[in-house]
Amino acid sequence: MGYRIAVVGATGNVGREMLSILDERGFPVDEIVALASRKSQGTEVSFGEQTLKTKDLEQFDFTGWDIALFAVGSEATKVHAPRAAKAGCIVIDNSSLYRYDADVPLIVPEVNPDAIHGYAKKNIIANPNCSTAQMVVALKPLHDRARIKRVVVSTYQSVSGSGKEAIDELWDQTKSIYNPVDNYQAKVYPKQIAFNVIPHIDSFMDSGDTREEWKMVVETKKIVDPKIKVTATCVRVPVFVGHSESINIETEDFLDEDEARDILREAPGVMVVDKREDGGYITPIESVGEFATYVSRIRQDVTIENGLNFWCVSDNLRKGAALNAVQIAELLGREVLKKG
Ligand code: 11C
Repeated sequence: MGYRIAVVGATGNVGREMLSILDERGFPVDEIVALASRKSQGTEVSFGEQTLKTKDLEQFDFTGWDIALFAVGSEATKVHAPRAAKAGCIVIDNSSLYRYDADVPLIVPEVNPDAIHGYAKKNIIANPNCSTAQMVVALKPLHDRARIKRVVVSTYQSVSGSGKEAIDELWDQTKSIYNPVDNYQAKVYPKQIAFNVIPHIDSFMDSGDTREEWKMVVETKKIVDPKIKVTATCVRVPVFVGHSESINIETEDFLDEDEARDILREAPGVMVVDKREDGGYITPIESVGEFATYVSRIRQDVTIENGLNFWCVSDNLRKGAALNAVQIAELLGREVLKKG
């Protein structure tokens, strides 16, 4: 016996990845429905060998459905996630709407799987921001060994994090630079993204941080340890898929770079590629379509007593969104629903 699964936002980048990962990982599905806004109703999406026609989210009754994977914006989530949860369907939500709610667990299965049991207060589980998800998978095993006091992270985030329009913007803008007659008008980013980098993701806050930077701080605290201090600078780069992060950690106990490498090699969800030679590291394009979070360039930070630097890369549509959501569904199946 398997599950009745709804994928909400099935025509978007993340929704399509959710369908593909459910199939790739052989999630025990008895029935699956693809939901989207009315304007996308009837759009065809793939689930393995099957083609699903999307149905109208507004009209959909979630009664009798086990799990809904939500990948729509906060406005639609605000209306439909509580409706699904009330109908007895457990919501796994990829938006930021519920992440900071004390009654909603925020889960990365490799890091805080026990938090799953907190789902019942609202029947909702939150999926973290993509830049947080990949970072905490690497931080957790190092924290368990040496207690991380402080993290300094700079991100290099791909345009797919801003959705399909941003992918088109990078493509069209790049072409228009070679062929100026195209007269391309940017719609998504406030500055040119082709052949450029933009130190601005999400909106500005009074502190001068952006909301993307703030998310990395508060989500790491909620998922790993409230005592960890995090400071982040988030940057958009002209890469289609795959977020990269340069991470510096300061630990309470000394952690040698070789031991850190060994710990990360054993850590769930992490793949270490760290040869000190040309090309002996992972770049975002190599992470596309993969499940792993890659760690490279592990080395001592000799400017402080207990410090390490490393490079972390992952497919932001997968570990950063769809894969993590499906892993939460798997965890829910194993620990709570026990049907599969
Ligand atoms: C980006 N991290 O790359 C964002 C996308 O809170 O789920 C995901 C935003 C979020 O732009």
